[in-house]
Amino acid sequence: EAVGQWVLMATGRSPTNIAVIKYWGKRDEALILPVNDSISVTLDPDHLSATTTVAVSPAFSSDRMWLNGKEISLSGGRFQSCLREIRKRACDFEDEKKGIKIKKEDWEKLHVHIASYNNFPTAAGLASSAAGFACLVFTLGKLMNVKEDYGELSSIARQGSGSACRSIYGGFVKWCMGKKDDGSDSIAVQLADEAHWKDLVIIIAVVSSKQKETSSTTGMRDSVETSPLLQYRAQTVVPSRVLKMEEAIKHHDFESFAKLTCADSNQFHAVCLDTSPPIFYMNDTSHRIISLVEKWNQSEGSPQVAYTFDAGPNAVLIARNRKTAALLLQKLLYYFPPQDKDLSSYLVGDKSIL
Ligand code: 2P0
Repeated sequence: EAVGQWVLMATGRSPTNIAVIKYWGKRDEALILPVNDSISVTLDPDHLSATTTVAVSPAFSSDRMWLNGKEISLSGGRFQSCLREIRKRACDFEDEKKGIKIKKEDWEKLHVHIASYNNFPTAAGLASSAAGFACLVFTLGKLMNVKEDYGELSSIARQGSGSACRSIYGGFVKWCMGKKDDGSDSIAVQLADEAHWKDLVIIIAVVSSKQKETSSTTGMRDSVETSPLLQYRAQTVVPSRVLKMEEAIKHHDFESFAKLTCADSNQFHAVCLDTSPPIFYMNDTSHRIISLVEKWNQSEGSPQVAYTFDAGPNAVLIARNRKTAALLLQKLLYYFPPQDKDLSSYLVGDKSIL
């Protein structure tokens, strides 16, 4: 770095989110426009979050990025879309004390260095592009004095990874699929903030720390091309389910929330099975966890715990309150005693990690 040259930095942190009404399938691959709305819960940032520092300096000669300390390529279309869209919206910036003045048009010429860390082991199979792209877009926006609202930022994060648009907000979030071809109305909106439903406790049971075999991007492309169930789900099932889920969240109606969450996870995995060739994300342990929860809920007469599984075998379990969460942990540890690195459980929404 040349003497007398400055560096301007910004740091941000974004948690990942867990979908309770799943996004699976794009109608536009380049813009990342989904075939249906989705709804998620953003986790609290103490667990499963990305922390990203972005910097600009006249001393930087190219855009570069490091993920968990290792340099990665920024040449991918998704990174380029996010950088381009943020730069386009950059505004004049001045720091008189430091003698830094950047005109709107100067941002195009300044290169960025990006360093991002995940506060969870990437090997745990929980690595999520959602936290990473949400954090990158939000932090770059701060650095470049972007004035757009969160909705606009969410539509930029969406172009990094679909699910990332939902991590721009805390609490309960809906990604509206939108109608327009340019994607400008495919944005996330907050349904309720993080203080809305404090009783819920989310436990993530790590069933396998192996990398998934089929990435979400290729998996959902295959499903769109081959699964008749996906079309039915997107057009007929999800629209009414989204309305019911919004009501359940609004009224803290755990029974309805749990039934919808489990049904939607199961239908998403049914779509995966309906894909040619079929995609298997869950394994025997995942299925045993579903049985445990279903039997427990039945014996109680009303749901105590909801389960949901993403593009992998790990279980995300949502307990109605702390007392239920403690019972759930007991049951999990009894039926699935941790062996080596398998099934170590994260207790999210509390300070402890088991
Ligand atoms: C979701 N998943 O709604 C669904 C449920 C996985 C299962 O969003 O291609 O990494 O980057 O848009 O966002 C994972 O897909 O895929 C995902 P891209 P993404 O959370």
